[in-house]
Amino acid sequence: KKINLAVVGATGMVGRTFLKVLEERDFPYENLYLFASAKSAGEKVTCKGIEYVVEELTEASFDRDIDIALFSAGGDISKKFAPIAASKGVIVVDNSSAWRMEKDVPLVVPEVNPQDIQWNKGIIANPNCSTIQAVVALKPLHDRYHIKRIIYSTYQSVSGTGVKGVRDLEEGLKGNDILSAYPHPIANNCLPHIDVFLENGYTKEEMKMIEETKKILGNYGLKITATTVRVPVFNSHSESINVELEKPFDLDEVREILAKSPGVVVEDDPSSNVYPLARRAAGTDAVYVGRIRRDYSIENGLNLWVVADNIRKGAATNAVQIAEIVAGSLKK
Ligand code: 2RA
Repeated sequence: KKINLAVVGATGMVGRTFLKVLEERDFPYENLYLFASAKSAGEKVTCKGIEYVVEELTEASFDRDIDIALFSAGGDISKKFAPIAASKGVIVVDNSSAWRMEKDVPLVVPEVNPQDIQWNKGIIANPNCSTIQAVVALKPLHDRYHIKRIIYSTYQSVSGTGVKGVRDLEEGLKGNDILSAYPHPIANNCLPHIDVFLENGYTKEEMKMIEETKKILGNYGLKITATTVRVPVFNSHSESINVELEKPFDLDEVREILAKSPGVVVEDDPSSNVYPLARRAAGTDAVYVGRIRRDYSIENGLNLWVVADNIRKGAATNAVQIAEIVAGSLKK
C-alpha cells in the first residue's frame, strides 16, 4: 500500500524543509496533502515536481485517507489537531514540544531509539533540535561506557527562531537592531536566553535538553545540566558537551566508536584546523563531532564539540526518518 502523507505547517521554515527532504529522499507517498493557517492557505508549493495548493487546516482535514502526518506548526496547533488526526487513525510525527514528555508518546531519534516507535498510540514526538544532535553523539558512548553526568553548553543559530530570528540578525548586521525575536540585539551579541525563564532559573530550552535526553536514552537517573545560548549565526547549532563516564576509556577507541556510529561524522584534527563548523554543517544531515579530548579535571571525563544543521537533522530530516520507519511498518 502506498502511503498518503500530510504536512501541517507546510509554509513555515521547517515545513518547507520537510518538503525538500521528502523530495531528496524520494519518500514513498502516493498522495500529499499540505495544510497551514488561513493566512497561508492558497499558497502554491512544489514537491517532487508537482505543484500543490496549501489548504487551511481544519478539524475535517483528516477526514480523508491519510496514513502519516508531519506537524511543524507550533505547540497550540499540535495540542489541538494531533489528537484529532490520531483519532482518525493517522500517525502523527510532531515537531513541536507539545507532546514530547507525555508518557504514551515516544520521543524518537532514529539513530538512537527507533524501537520506541513501536509503542506509539498515534503521536510520535520529534525532540528539540539541540537535543537531537547531542544524543546522536552521546548514545554510542552511553552504550559502551555508561554516562553518569552531562554538561551541555550550546551556541544556537537564529534559524531556531524561524524567520523572525533570521531577520533580527540580518537587520542587526546592517546596524538596525530590531527586536522581533529577542529582547536584546543579537548582532555581535550572545543571549543566554532561549525560550522563557522558569521558576528554577533555567530556560525552557535548557530544561528540554535535560528532560528529553533522559527520556530518549531511557535513563532518568542521568545527572544533566545545561546552558543554552543564542549566537549571531544564521544556521546550525554548535554544542560543547562534557560527559562523565562510568568506565575508563581510551581516546582512540572513543574516536573509533564515534566514527562508526550512525549519523555521526568525526572531524577531529586540530593540528590541521579540522573541527566541526556551523557553516560546513549547514544544509547537511550529519552530526559532526570533534575536539574529542579527555577532561583531566575528573575521572573518566570527556569533552566533545558537536555541530549539526538544526533545521534539517535538528527537525525536518529527523521527522522524515521517523516517518520512513512508520511507512515501512505500514506497508507490510
Ligand atoms: C531554538 N531549539 O533553537 C529551539 C527551537 N527550535 O530556538
